[in-house]
Amino acid sequence: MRKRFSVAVFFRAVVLLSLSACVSVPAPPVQVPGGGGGGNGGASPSLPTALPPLPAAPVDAPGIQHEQVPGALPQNTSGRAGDHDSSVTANEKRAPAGDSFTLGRFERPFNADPMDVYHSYIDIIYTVVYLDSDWVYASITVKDDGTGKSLDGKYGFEIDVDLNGGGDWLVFVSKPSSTEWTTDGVQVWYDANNDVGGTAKSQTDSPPFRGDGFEQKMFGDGDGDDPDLAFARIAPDDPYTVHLAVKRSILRGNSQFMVGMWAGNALFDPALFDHNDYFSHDEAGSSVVELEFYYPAKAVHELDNACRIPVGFIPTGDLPGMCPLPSVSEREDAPPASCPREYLVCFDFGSQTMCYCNQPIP
Ligand SMILES: [Ca+2]
Ligand SMILES: [Ca+2]
Ligand SMILES: [Ca+2]
Ligand SMILES: [Ca+2]
Repeated sequence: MRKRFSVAVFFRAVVLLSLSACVSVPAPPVQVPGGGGGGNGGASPSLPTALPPLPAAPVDAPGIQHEQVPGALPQNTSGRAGDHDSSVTANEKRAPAGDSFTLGRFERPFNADPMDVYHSYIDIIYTVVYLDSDWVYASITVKDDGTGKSLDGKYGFEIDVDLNGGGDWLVFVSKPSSTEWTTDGVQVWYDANNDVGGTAKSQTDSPPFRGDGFEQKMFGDGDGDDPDLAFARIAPDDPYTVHLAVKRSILRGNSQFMVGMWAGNALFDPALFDHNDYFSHDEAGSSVVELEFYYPAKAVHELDNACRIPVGFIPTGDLPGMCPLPSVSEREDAPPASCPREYLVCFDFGSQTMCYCNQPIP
């Protein structure tokens, strides 16, 4: 377990301490017992042995002191999943592939109809899950299109703890700006009534189903029962990668779960999950021109996700929302060198790795 203060938080604490030292607190008046003399024959007045208690600290103290902060990402990954690079077809106002509304897969880093603005900063290219004894880490790399755009979207991940295809937890950060771990802009939400995904988990419900999504906010900007529940940062070595970390304690002892990454703007909203239940396909549209009756993207836009990575178990069959399992002939133990990163999918199980190239057939 690594305990340290983040530098930013440390300096904030120092500033607050300095400020509080500068604010003069009126000293309690020293009461002289038997004031007025006379009662003790003129002996020197004795000071009270105990000072009055200090006023209680304000409840909404602005400086949050963190006890436990994530450190470096673990050496070993628990799983990796690439995602489609929409920049390659952005000029044609369409996604190359990877968008399937009925299966809950989105590839829409574009504005709504007419899809003439491509947002590289929410186009997921590569995702990685890590695990150590204290934290679940997620790493999300978005497209670097060479324009130097900052990470102005929301970035996060769902955890499906009971492996039924419906997310149970949602962890995300809005507009990360620091390469130090911070709770600024970080939120954690929980689906307490288990209605994310509706009846047909991961798939479109019929008839349509509008639940309340992730309805319990468990954490926001360091505010919650545990002020150290979740952190985020921009990767120190890559301005287009976001790191998130949430405490493993939220898994309540579960060692098998699935993680799916998301990036987006306004549509990345805890109340809208799952989007393919909340919206109809007609309302949502589609980003792939092959679906001519639904193209272009409409109500559901500026949103991207990657397939879910199984963590802690070797899947024996396709689970809802999970990255498709490779056929035996597709499997390689090591990542195939010829595979572009946006198509690489690897499941890592301790010493065993199963990789394949999820490249669409042209
Ligand atoms: Ca996608
Ligand atoms: Ca993408
Ligand atoms: Ca559903
Ligand atoms: Ca719910």
